[in-house]
Amino acid sequence: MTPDPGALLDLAVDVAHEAGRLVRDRRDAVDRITVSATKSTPTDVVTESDTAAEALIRRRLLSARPGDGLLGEEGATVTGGSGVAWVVDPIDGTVNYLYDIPQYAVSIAAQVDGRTVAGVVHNPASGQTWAATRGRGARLDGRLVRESGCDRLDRALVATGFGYDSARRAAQADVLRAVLPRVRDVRRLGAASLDLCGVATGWFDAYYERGLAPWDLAAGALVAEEAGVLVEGLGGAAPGPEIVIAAGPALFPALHDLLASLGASRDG
Ligand code: LIP
Repeated sequence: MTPDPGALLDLAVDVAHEAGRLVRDRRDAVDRITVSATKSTPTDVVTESDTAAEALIRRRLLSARPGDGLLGEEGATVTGGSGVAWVVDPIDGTVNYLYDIPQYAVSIAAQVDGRTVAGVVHNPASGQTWAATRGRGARLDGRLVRESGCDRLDRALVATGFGYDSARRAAQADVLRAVLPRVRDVRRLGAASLDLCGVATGWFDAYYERGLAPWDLAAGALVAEEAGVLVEGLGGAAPGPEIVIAAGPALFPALHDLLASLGASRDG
């Protein structure tokens, strides 16, 4: 039986809020969060909160829906048989969390046969929650949101982000150097899921980034799409680790063509 996206979203929101309470309480309890491990580079950090939150999310989701699959940033991988798979980033924006910068999110997406049908992005620091099911719009704290409608690159406020690898960062800086004089301004806030929700909400006119993982992207991309944002790679490709470009339809072509001309989907 095809699961109801609304029921999947209700579960995801409930679990994201519970994980958000865990993450926030741990952050508030200490002056300094300790790094428990690093991944791709010494600056790609994991905290015990990341691990604890992913364990809570896995436990809650799979006890509610035992046959589902799950893919988590911190290593939770479950092959399910129900056709529903969860894509989880327990703390997106971990460096912000480490530094107590209130720009991090619990991101949970439900996919049916590989397509995201429900997603929640919850910022435990601000309490804000973006939620969407496919075809039913995107909401911030229950209020419908819509992309800005910006149609001029030189008036666009553009969010972006950078990887952890220094060679990739150098290439991304070269792209940024060319983009910066062509747009209104740039913002780098450190959490892809919140950047995508920011475009959905009209806080940014566009976002691009190379190197995102599925868990950074899944829920935020659905929120953005349901707010009228195009979320794609280059040349009509699906968004993914090569590059994610997110903008309303009036702005997307100009940003896409600029990034394509700069080779933004390659490392130099
Ligand atoms: C983060 C992304 C962000 C990127 C950061 C980092 P993490 O994910 O959400 O867009 O610019 O470098 O990768 O590592 O905090 O889950």
